[in-house]
Amino acid sequence: MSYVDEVFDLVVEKNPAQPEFHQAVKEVLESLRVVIEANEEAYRRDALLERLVTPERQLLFRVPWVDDQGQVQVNNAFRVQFNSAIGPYKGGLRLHPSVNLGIIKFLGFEQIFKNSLTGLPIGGGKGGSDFDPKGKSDREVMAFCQSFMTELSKYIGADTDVPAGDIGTGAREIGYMYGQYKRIKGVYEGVLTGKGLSYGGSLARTEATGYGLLYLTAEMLKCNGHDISGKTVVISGSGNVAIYACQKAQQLGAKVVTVSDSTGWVYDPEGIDVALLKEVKEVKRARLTEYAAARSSAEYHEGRGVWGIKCDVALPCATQNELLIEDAKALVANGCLAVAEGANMPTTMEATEYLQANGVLFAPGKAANAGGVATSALEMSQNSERLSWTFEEVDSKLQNIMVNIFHNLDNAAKKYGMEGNYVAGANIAGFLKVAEAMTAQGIV
Ligand code: NDP
Ligand code: 2IT
Repeated sequence: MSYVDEVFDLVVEKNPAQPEFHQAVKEVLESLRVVIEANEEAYRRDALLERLVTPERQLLFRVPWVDDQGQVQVNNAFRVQFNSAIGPYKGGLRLHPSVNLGIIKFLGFEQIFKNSLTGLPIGGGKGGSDFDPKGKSDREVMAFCQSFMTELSKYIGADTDVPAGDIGTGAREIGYMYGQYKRIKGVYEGVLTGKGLSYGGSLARTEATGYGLLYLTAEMLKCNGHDISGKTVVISGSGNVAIYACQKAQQLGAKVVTVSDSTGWVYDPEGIDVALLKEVKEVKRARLTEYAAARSSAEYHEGRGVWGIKCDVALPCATQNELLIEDAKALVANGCLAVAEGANMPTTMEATEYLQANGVLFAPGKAANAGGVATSALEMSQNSERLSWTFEEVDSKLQNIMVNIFHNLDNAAKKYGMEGNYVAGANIAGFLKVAEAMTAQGIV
């Protein structure tokens, strides 16, 4: 059996009931096959792949907190410190009722390669909890965040592990967590990114994932003879990534006609009103029905459906496995040119393969959404030098990073005989740097 197949079987055997983790590992290992086969003897001897798929450390803990009725609630929480070969562990914290160890491991594994692709010195990690911030009062969210950080603070630090936001963790949650860290440790350091501007945050971090997604998408289109300007775009999600993807797409001259949340979606043929969307989602924390109620051109539909709308570019920006094979078929039938993943692993493997086989340009999340973590690394740099850069400075660095990422994957795909396969290109380019660093550092 090939080394790749052996290691995949081992992952399934040793990590039962973690389908998202298996899926993420399978996608990476499949596209590394040619690279692994060329170096099989050395990689096998060093158990390089076994080390790569096994987290360096996994923390599981309980988070007790008191709700507004005086009732004690208990949540499960996780921090997976996956790989520190190229820098301190870096990756977000997801707060969503669906969170379990397998989901955090899939996200942490993806993060290793994504962070490598940014070209910046950050290792891979991820964390979170099955706590649901939705419908909770600010006091309840603070109580959870403080209890969560009381335990997590033992294991993180500006030079060891630097968490950030993800689904359900935005500016409010990061603020409460930062305050508790500082109170417990007595140090004012860049232990979290995505911080508020008044206490060490970076300009453009809020916008970075969505903006970066568009910078990479525009470059991918350009290199394939298309222009983002004038294109019709469908977006799923209506959170941090979706909102700023929408804003940058419009700034680049495209028209975004959909957004969604976990209960429904909006079709707005005149183009999404970003100011209204921000008011509904960032200020009121309300449902998309409020967006539709305030805008006469918008239709609201229950359930899912954005991929059925005719578009040139599709940007899944909500969650994993939200773009399925039937959605891929609908996109192809409607003449979609490009899909770029704002979310982590939003497209199933079957759907990805169908899109690629039908000539749709496909940018995988670990490249396309890397602008968020890249700008987090820029926030770390600013914290280290105790300076703040201007919006323009951060944004232009972000733009360069995204354009470079695209060319790195394009070149890696060409070098290994898979021209245009940006999934393979991203996995190979991300892997090679980590593998080299792991090899150089010996058996640790
Ligand atoms: P937010 O919490 O800000 O928004 C998430 C959005 O996705 C909401 O509209 C939410 O709807 C929807 N959503 C979440 N879970 C589900 C679900 N199970 N089914 C349907 N819809 C769902 O998160 P972000 O925008 O930060 O994250 C979105 C994606 O982007 C995630 O995959 C995340 O890992 C990824 N990402 C985020 C980065 C960042 O910097 N924030 C960086 C790189 C990737 P509802 O409100 O109804 O739950
Ligand atoms: O998935 C991701 O890259 C993030 N949620 C951002 C991580 C970070 O450290 O900024």
